Amino acid sequence: MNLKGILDIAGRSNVGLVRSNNEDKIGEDQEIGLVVLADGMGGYKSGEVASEIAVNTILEELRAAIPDLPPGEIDDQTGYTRESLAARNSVVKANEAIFSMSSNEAQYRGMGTTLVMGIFYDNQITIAHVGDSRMYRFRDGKLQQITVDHTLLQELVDRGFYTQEEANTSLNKNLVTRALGIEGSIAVDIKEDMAMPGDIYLLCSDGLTDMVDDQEIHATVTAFRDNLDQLADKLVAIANDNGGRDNISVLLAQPNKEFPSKKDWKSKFGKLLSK
Ligand SMILES: [Mn+2]
Repeated sequence: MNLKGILDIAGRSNVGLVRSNNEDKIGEDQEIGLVVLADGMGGYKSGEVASEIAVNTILEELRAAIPDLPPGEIDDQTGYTRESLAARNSVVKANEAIFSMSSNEAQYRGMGTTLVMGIFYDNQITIAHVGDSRMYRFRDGKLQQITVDHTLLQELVDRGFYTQEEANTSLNKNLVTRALGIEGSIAVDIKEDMAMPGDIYLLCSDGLTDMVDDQEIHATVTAFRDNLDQLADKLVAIANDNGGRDNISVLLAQPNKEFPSKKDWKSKFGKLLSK
């Protein structure tokens, strides 16, 4: 389904104040309802290569797959929507592309990237992520983190070794336990949820969340909720005001009205009614 004019998007990717190059990459396609963000890592320039391959592969794969899908149809075998399966498949392809390049070319050895993406369709969103790039949702005045980081610290918090407060002051919060391009296969977290008109979805790299705590993100989204472009600029500016130690990327998406698929209840249940 074409979400042009329905899904408002604003994205910024900023080098920050300390790094010399930007290894983050963002991508969007309003027509297929896609927002995607990657934060690359690796030696000289290879982090940039990894995040760019990830975003470009996912855009390419989903531009080919999404338009042919019946929006929101559920796959009997897995219980996931076809969009979710396409999302997962596109991340698998991106992982393979990065892994094969890093295996075959010495200068790219060890490169990888985190990833977070959202696909909007049929009043829903599919969220896919790997690593510590995050998605937040702002709804009814509340900000909620809807991805769980794949980091050593988050795993230790989940297992009860640390409280979240202790974790926040720890030095090792950036050690990711999952990233694209490191191994030949990849485990992708997939989540499906309702998307409501007015919701603001914030995708961001750790260059935002390491510099700006959730409370300040919440206050900023609340203050600038009516203008996504201003909000994106403001989030980046605060991260830089607080030190800008890493590249900062933010990608905001907001459905401005409902977007049910064309099929109504009659065609959904047409098979039953026609007997
Ligand atoms: Mn980063």
